Amino acid sequence: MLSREERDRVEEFGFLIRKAVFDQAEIAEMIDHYMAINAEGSHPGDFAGVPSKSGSDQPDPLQKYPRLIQMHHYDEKTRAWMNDPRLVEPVSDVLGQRAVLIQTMLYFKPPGARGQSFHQDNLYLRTTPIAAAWVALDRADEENGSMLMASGSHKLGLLEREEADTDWSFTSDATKVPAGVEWTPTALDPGDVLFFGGLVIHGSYPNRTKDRFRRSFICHYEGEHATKLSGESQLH
Ligand SMILES: O=C(O)CCC(=O)C(=O)O
Repeated sequence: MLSREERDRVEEFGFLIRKAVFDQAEIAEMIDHYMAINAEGSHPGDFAGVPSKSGSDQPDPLQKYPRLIQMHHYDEKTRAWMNDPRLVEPVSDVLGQRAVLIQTMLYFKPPGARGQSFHQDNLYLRTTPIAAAWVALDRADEENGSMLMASGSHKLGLLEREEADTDWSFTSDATKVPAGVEWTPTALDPGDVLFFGGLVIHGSYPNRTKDRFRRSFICHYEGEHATKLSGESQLH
């Protein structure tokens, strides 16, 4: 359950950080588990990103560490983690109704990897309400491309789409960000969780470090009484 103060924060800013939700042993297990899945080879939906617009002669680190998606379709441990009450209960409070999982993802974001353009999750997932639980597996800060949140942007409604700058984003779609938006950088430690609603504009810059991954386990949920938006849902 969210406290009164946490609910107020979600209402005002559209997101919330909870510290040390998972302990270090749990996080070490998640890291080992997903690194082993990566080492096994490819899985349905693995995504290494679109080509960059100016074309780079450097190998893209995401080729070796593509984003995993819908791991719960083939992985029992993911099913346990996505149903963990420490994620599902706060997300249900953010949604205002019981959370039903629609998407799991694992970002490895190795050193040198591109980030992800600024977007609202409802650009892709065409159902409302939705919310995410973003679990930090490594320290995530400005240097390795932590999440940037546009505070209060959930109040702007669903915004227009535009092309992303694929020189720094591994995805090609973006939300057209209105002038005057206020960006809040996040800095998370392993085990912290960032909760946010589907209309909050967010994204992350590239990992500029030489030696630090920025891994995150992410679950997206819809409300049990969610309604469809126009357009086809895409995993993203
Ligand atoms: O982790 C990132 O850099 C982006 C994640 C994201 O866009 C999301 O969880 O919806």
